[in-house]
Amino acid sequence: MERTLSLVKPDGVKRNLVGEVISRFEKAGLKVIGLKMLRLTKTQAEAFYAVHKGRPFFDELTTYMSSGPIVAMVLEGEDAIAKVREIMGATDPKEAAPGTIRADLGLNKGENTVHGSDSPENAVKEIAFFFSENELIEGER
Ligand code: D4T
Repeated sequence: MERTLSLVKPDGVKRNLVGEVISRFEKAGLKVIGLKMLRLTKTQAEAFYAVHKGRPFFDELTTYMSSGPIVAMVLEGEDAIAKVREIMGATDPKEAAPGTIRADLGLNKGENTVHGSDSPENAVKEIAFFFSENELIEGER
């Protein structure tokens, strides 16, 4: 069992794609064990994307990620990290495989609808960024 953090980015929330994104994860067998809507401040977005500090797109990315509400969720399942990355598709919707969220719904490299953790280490950090342990509901339901 593995956990990962996924975000529906501002373009996805704005275009009413929250349910569509969650539905694709659920249909792949992943369980939502934490869910919330929030709006990041610019400073919070800079902290979340700190690994990209210094890259040319950093300011645009963090301005965009703080431009409107997002939905944060923790997904659990076997190979959850890789599964979510596969369902999301490549960063650039033009390069994403057909049938992936970004190919079907993404607008461009920045407004690409979803985020998903890219490693077990980052998943732990990113889950902790948005959720406390008592906000994650596991087991019988
Ligand atoms: P995230 O982190 O959102 O799941 O996306 P990826 O893992 O697929 O992509 P990434 O870490 O390389 O980039 C993080 C974030 O920055 C945006 N971005 C990226 C951008 O606006 N312009 C760019 O040129 C790149 C490379 C999109 C995702």
